[in-house]
Amino acid sequence: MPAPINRLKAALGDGGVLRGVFLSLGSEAATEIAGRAGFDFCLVDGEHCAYDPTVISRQLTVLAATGMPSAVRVPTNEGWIIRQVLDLGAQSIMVPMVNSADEARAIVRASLYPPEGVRGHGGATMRAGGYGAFEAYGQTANHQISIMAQIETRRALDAIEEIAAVDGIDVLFFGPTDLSYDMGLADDPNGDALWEAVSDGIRRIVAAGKVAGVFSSPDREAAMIEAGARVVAVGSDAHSLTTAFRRLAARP
Ligand code: 3PY
Ligand code: MG
Repeated sequence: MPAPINRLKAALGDGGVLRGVFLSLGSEAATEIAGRAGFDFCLVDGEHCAYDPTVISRQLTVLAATGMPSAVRVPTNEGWIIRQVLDLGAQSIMVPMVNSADEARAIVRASLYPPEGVRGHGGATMRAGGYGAFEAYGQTANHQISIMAQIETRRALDAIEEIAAVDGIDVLFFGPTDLSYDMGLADDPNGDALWEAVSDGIRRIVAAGKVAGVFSSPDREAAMIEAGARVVAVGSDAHSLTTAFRRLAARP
């Protein structure tokens, strides 16, 4: 049996817009709720929450059970972390703070089996390979890996075309919060200066032939799609709960 089809990667090839949500709580219950909510993908965030491989593995299992395409954001661009997350069964990964083509190439190398990369094979020990049930996992896994590189600094903005040219990078995904800090615009996260930079970057990614993505509030989503974004994260489990609890707690 080959590696499972990466449905998020397949959907990227369909040309439509994919709307998703970040899962920050490390909660299987919240993951299950999000998995049934009607998104196109759910991303388990290992950057700004506890990076706990056991919990991530359970969240991936829950998402698979709900039929929801999944991705995992790794905490940092480190080969051993990327390989661990892939062995847990993530087939789509997001990597924060990718600032150059060299950094992008390092992600691809870490993610693929030789000869394209340096990923080591865990045999029947990995959830990724169905604990041995997917006998042809090693021969087929590379085709099912999808990589989203985050654009979050001025350096990355300057390097968009060279990052987009790296084979194996499927999506260049904007992190507007970090970009706002790097641009000295953290005090004005809703201002035109930031969002015009993001829109311009999205257009350059599309012109370079890659898929553009962005974390966007729902009220800005239409403008981002208009600019050319095709992967749009519109919120998180944590923020949704905060908003809902506040609304509930407000006295009528
Ligand atoms: C950011 O906004 O910095 C993010 O990483 C969200 O994707
Ligand atoms: Mg970020």
